[in-house]
Amino acid sequence: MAILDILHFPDPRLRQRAVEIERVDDDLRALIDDMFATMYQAPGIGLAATQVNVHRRLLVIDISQEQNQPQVFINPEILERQGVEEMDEGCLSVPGFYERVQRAEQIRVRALNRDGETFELEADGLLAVCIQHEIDHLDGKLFVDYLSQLKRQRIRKKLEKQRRLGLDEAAERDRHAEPVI
Ligand code: QAP
Ligand code: CO
Repeated sequence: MAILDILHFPDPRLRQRAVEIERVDDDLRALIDDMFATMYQAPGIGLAATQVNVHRRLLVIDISQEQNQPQVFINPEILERQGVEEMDEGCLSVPGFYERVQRAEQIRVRALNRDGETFELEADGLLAVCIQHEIDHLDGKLFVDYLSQLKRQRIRKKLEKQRRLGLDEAAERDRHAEPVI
């Protein structure tokens, strides 16, 4: 299993629309395992394939405290939405920022599981929010898109600055690294 690199806002690759998955095979299951490993290590409760630069309609979720309730959604579709709910959201692609977002309170979802079988699920609370957040990723959408332009720009500028500092630190480490003989 491998830990995958996560794309960070404002990377334009996060804006790509993911395509339907035609076959659920062992290669896809290997990707699913890598996505869980990546999400658990972060740690996070949801990860869409888009965030690891794979533009296919797949997401993984585990909202349990113990990281022992993995849920896989392939080609997820929201069939019904009911009510309105507001929750603080974060995102592994927008590290360090949490903001209130309004979404449907209860949803009915259809998807394929890791064996390629269709299932339907009714979700509310955190699970419903998480599924909607992750499906947004597959459509190139981020939770910051629901915020004011001012808030979004502030977040973008701070993340761009952190990225620049991170790259500078890496360059600095390289300068001090032991020479290769
Ligand atoms: C989406 O997000 C979500 O900023 C999943 O520094 C989040 O797993 C849906 C994370 C909240 C509903 C409510 C974020 C980890 C993880 C960070 C995540 C961070 C480290 C976010
Ligand atoms: Co996210």
